[in-house]
Amino acid sequence: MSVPGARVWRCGRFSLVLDRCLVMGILNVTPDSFSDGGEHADAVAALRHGKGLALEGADIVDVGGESTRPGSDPVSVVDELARTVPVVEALAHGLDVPLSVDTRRAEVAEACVAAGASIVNDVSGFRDPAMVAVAAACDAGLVVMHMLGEPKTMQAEPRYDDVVAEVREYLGVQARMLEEAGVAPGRIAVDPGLGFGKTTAHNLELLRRLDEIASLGYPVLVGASRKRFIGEVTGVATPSERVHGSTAVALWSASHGADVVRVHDVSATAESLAMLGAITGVEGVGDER
Ligand code: HH2
Repeated sequence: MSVPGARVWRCGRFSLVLDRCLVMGILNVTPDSFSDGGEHADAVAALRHGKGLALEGADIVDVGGESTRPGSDPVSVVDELARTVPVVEALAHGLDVPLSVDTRRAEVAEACVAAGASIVNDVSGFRDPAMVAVAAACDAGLVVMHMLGEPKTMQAEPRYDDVVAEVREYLGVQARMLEEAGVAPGRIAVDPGLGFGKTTAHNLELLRRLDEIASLGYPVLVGASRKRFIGEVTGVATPSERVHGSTAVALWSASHGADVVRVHDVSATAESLAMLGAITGVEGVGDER
């Protein structure tokens, strides 16, 4: 359904209409991701899972070949390419939802866009000039995320005077830098980077004041799924069991300015968002009870 005048996020051949909160399903093709490491590491399993995410209601499938969990070591470019490109290529042929590649590496972004990815999701917020060059040379959608430092060290006592103001300022600067490099503003989305150099209190503050991030004017993506702060609040120690807390954050985010939520549990999120849409009058529903 599209609404006249609705905002649109331009992502390669896709124009994603932001008249409701979209669901980005996570497909980690890594041996070591914090909640699903190793589950989809071979190409056949990854392909099956990617198709399953789309069937469950994912509007976007995000393929990642490097875990960026706190304390993780970077993988080699060769390994990241080998993990991601065949999966993106196969999914691009088999699926009609936009594919995103979750990478900090210019070589990987470029190869995955050539293989059919329509979005480059960079957790380091396009700090690397080589990533900016790739972004400027293609027409993919871009996710600019805030991360304090590097995954290896980012959770070592992160400090801010005002986490929301500082994250907002950083995202605005990086988005403008991309525009100056030639990227059309309609391709850019921003993400506060929950858990990336943030304590539980920082994450909660960013969610509480998400409207301030949204006031930048770019589409907002929120990735909270199964993260440690949800475990801390709910007392659920096992990441894959944090679905209720994750869904609650997705609903809050969608009600406070998020245009996309990045999640592992797609059907739970999509169903919850459909209810939210029905209540707030965004989604059309029949009168069957
Ligand atoms: N979080 C993770 C990875 N990529 N991208 C965006 N835009 N926003 C996020 O919050 C985000 C992200 C970390 O989660 P996950 O992929 O599940 O874990 P891992 O990094 O261990 O693979």
